[in-house]
Amino acid sequence: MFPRDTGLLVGKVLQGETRTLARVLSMVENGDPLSESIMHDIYDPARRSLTVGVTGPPGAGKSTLTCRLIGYWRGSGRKVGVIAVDPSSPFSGGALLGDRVRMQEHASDPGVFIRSMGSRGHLGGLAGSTRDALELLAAAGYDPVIVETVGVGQAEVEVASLADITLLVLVPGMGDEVQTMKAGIMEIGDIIVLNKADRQGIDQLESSVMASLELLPEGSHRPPVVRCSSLTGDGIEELTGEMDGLLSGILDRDSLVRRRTTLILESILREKGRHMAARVVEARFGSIERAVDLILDGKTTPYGIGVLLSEEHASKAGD
Ligand SMILES: Nc1nc2c(ncn2[C@@H]2O[C@H](COP(=O)(O)OP(=O)(O)O)[C@@H](O)[C@H]2O)c(=O)[nH]1
Ligand SMILES: [Mg+2]
Repeated sequence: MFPRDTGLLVGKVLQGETRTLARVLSMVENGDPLSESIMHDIYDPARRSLTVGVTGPPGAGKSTLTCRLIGYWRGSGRKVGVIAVDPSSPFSGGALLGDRVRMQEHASDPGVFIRSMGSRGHLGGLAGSTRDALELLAAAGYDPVIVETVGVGQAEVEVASLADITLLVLVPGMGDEVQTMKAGIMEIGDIIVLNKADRQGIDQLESSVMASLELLPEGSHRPPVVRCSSLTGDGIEELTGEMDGLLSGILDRDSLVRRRTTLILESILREKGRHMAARVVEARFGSIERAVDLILDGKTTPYGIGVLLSEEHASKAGD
């Protein structure tokens, strides 16, 4: 029935074969009908790979910072994956050329895999493509996988929330913008990075960030704030130290795995039409939490549930 051997594709991705990985990423991005079954086979809730979101306004230095982070993790011999998300460019060519050039120093390193993603034909849009790409790179052995997202709008918040930890990158000169930022945007940052600390205005930026963190509701998470210059490298060590501390401390493994699985399942439910999907999941599994339990037990995957929802939808449409 399958015109292409998905088992073979899955096997090669798991072996870290980069040409197959690139091909499967395109299938996912283009909404290929086989991609759901590939994702189902590849999905591993217990994967050890960490995912790191780098988000913030255009020009904040996200790509420059990403290069620094690649260098840091390559220094300890880890294979690093990068997904650059650019919503403005469905064919992900031109707009990312600058990033490509900047990341050139890493481009010839076989331990680094860089991929830019658009939404193209993916049913779940940008968030769906990125979600699946994160899983694919992790499955191929990249650890960590960094996802760089442009801007701080709704779509970016959703993409950033898929990562295990997220760095919100801010820069001098945007003090007023910080003050008008919604609390939700400040909250997506597990760490707030004040980049371009070599520039004037860094003190004002820090003051306005601190002031807006004060406005967060009582008891909400107050992220650490770290100054750095991705250009000179100053403060990068403090940042990576802060990240390592966060990873070893706050995030215990079981809750990390559960959080990740729930987010992926919810993202797929959104893709399939939230209300109908949630009803079907409740009818079949009792609750979303129970469905997550089954996924964590290895009985199904969020993608397997997605296929179920599509079938349900098709049979409804056929009535
Ligand atoms: N002065 C200074 N410039 C920086 C710093 N980080 C990045 N830049 C510059 O800011 C510009 C935009 O950086 P880029 O990484 O492309 O930003 P992105 O759009 O957020 O990915 C480039 O010209 C960088 O060289 C920094 O820490 N200090
Ligand atoms: Mg960039």
